[in-house]
Formats: sequence, C-alpha cells, structure tokens
Amino acid sequence: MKKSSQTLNSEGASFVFYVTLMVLIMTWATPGSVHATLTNDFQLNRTLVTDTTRNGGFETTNTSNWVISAPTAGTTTDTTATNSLSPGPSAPSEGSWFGLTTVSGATGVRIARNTHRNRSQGLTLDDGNILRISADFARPDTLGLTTIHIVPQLYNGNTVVDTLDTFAMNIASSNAYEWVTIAHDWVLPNLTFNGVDIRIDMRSPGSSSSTYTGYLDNLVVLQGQVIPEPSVAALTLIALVGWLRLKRRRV
Ligand SMILES: [Ca+2]
Repeated sequence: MKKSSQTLNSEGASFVFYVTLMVLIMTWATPGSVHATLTNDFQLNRTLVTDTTRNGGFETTNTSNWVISAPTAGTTTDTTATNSLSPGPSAPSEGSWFGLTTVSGATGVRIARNTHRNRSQGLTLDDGNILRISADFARPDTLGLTTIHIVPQLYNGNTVVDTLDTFAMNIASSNAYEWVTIAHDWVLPNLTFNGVDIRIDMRSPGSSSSTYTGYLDNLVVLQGQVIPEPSVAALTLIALVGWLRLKRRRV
C-alpha cells in the first residue's frame, strides 16, 4: 500500500514535470501566438514598411500604394468607400499626413497592400519567421469606424498559400481623436511563400446609412526572428533534469 502510494506520487510528480516541460517548450517555440502580445526578444531581419519606407506614414501624399476594396467575405460590398489623405481634423500620429477612410452604411472598408496585384509593390518574405505589424488608428467621437481587423495573407507567386489569424481590436468612443497603436506578431508557418498581402479592415458599428470615418497612420511592417530568452532556456533545462531523475528513480 505504501509502495503503491509512493509510485503514484512519483508518477504524479513526473507528470507535473512533463507538463511543465511541454508548456515551457511550447511557450518558447511560439512566443508570438498570443494576440496583442509582441515577442520580447525580436531580432529585426527586414524592414518592409515604415513611415518613410513604402509610404507607411502617407507623407508622400500618394495613396497609389494602397488599394481599397470590399470588406471581408460575408458582408455587403460597399461601393461608397473612399480613401484619401488629410492633415486634419485630428493631428497625425506622425509627420503631417494620415490616411482618412470613410464608408456609408453598416459594412466597412478595407485597405490593402496587394503583392499579387502589383508585384512592383510587393512585400517580399524570405528572411525570418516573425511578421510584426503595427499601426496607429483613431476615430471621431461619433460615426467612427470602431473595429480594426488586420489579416496577413501569404502568397507564393499569385497563389494564396495561407491566411494568418485575424488580429481584431475595438477603438472605443471614449478615445475619440486619440491615436491608438495596435501591434501584433505572427509566427510564419513552415510553408513556401515569397510575399504578403496586408489587409486592414476598418468596420462601422451599426446599420445606419450614415457615413463613418476612420484614421490610419504610421503603418510599420517588419520581419525578424525569435531570440530565446536565457531564463526560459534555464527553466526548461531544470524541468528536463528533474523529469529524467524521477524517471530513473522509477526504473
Ligand atoms: Ca503620417
């Protein structure tokens, strides 16, 4: 009876160590999988878009880099959506200009950078396993586009090979005219791809036929790789040693 209890305790402890080990390994391997969390140790490999690179800050006053199209599938296409630039009424988050988007009705508006439509503007992906996107958004106190969706879509040539998880966030009316920075890391899958299409949806909140407005500025797209934290590596090693010692004791 006593021996059985010891065996059970040993197996229980071994199981705890095993679970701890697995959790640590998973946390280490996929640090960017949690929404709204940026990878702590991020080594920059490639700059794809910044305020001065590919007009991510709209300071060239040229919107031709950006394509406006229908919102996501399942919602009604709104042909009234417009995309323009404005120095006001709210001050830009950086520089002198920002993207001003409007749409009538209950749908929304999509701003996209299409690699498959125009290869000369393509964002090439082939160096690093983390895709980092950040952007600043704002809205008026009323009739503002309230929901932001960011969806990276991976291409190999002109073929879509993967659509990454949607990052979604609301901009509350209490933040009227205040710029909010939204940032997220995506772990790129082990697939063959060479380009990415950054889709940014700004959606209206209701069914009114009123015109809704949203602001976008300071879009930054980076590619990099994870640098494992020494502390996590040390914890993983401790868990592994403990688990092996218990396993040896049971034999
Ligand atoms: Ca700007």
